[in-house]
Amino acid sequence: GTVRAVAAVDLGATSGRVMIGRVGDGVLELEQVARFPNGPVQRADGWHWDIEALWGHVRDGLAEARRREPAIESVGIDSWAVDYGLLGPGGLLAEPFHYRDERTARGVDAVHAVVPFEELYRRNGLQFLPFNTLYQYAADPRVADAEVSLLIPDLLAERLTGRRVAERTNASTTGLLDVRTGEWDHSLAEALGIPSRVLPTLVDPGETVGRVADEHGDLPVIAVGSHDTASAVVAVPLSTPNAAYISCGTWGLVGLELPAPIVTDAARAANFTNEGGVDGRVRFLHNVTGLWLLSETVRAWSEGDGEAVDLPSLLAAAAEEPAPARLFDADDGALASPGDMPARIAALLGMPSPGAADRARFARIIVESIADAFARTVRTAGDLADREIDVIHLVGGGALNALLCQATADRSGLPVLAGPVEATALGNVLVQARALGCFGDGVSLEDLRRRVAEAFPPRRFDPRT
Ligand code: LFR
Repeated sequence: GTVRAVAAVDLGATSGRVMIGRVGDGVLELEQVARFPNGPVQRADGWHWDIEALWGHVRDGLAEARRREPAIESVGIDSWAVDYGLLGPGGLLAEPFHYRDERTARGVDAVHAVVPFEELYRRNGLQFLPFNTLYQYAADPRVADAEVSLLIPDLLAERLTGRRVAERTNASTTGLLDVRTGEWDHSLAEALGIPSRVLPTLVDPGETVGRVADEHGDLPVIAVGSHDTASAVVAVPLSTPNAAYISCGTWGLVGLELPAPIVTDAARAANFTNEGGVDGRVRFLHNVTGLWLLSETVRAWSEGDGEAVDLPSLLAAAAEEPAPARLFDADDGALASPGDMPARIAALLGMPSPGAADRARFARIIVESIADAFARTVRTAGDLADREIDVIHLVGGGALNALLCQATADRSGLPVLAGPVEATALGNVLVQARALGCFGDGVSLEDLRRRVAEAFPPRRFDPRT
């Protein structure tokens, strides 16, 4: 059969990439065209994203993809959630803030003074994260001046196509979608002083956003699960309702796919979210601070040393260390913002910041603490949804971290099936390919996941007693 091609732009909080995806009978492949670092940049007024640099990488990456593969039929874009750009008549009103900027704390108080968290949870189904978009809006006076607010993938799609839309899975992370209907909760927005005009028309994954025209010709931008986690979950080769997933990159998103939201008091108390998935599925999960703890630690050490600390060799050395006696709570709010991570973790452990000779042991403590939080959160997810979890799929960059996968198996007592590493880009590609009709009609997520399992057989980690 013929092989067809699409381009996937996938922006994570620590790195971005542009991929060519190829699909056909028995074919599901990714070719990386560009990969570039990403991260918080400090400006006079706080932490931001360098959106112009990202846009440059996206534009150049797409041009290179189309040079390499002229058969590309469409483009899909996903990124981390919650962050936005405000547009006025002349373009962006300001550089988008990074969700880890602490100004959002002000927004939290302002929002909860108008709508208490219990009521918010009933309406939007979201776990409390201080950076959920509605809190950011409440701390951002420029919202009042904006024509429209676009989340990051929608902002980039607007630059490509001129169309201003809100893809629904990512819009669900704003806190302004009604968890039952999946539509904007305009009365909530109004109560919070957010003008309705800034909330654009919603589109679903699979819909065409618009067309991009350049010297290589004209092609559609197709909405995918533009929240990276929504795309990742598409490509988790789940085979039973009792499977849990962990999408592990900067964050570890730990939970289940459900047909309907759970907004009980118990789910609220456990801080579980009901985010929108592709095909109307619910991503019932909790954010565990994931590889951020490691990447920020490595960043601090590298800056201190004046030369890059190599993560793979650090992890190899960590694997040789004995299992630590003491762990810290990977979910602790004190670890959320950028800067001097080793010292902050050491403070939680009640020990001095590690010297150069103690780095492997310290990295081991971080990995085991993340695994412990993963295992705990899988148990909570099963309890809340009344499911007997029997396997954990771990996808994303964390699937390369054998130490983490094994520790998660050991601490949960469940087998961990690791991979695919590039689940997010695959989910992006698969949703585009399905919309283009590459797989015929009536193709379900289960059909897509069978293709993933065939093309990327997971690596199994059994719990050791
Ligand atoms: C993962 C992710 C999470 C979201 C966090 C902030 O990359 O998208 O799902 O909670 O980043 O946007």
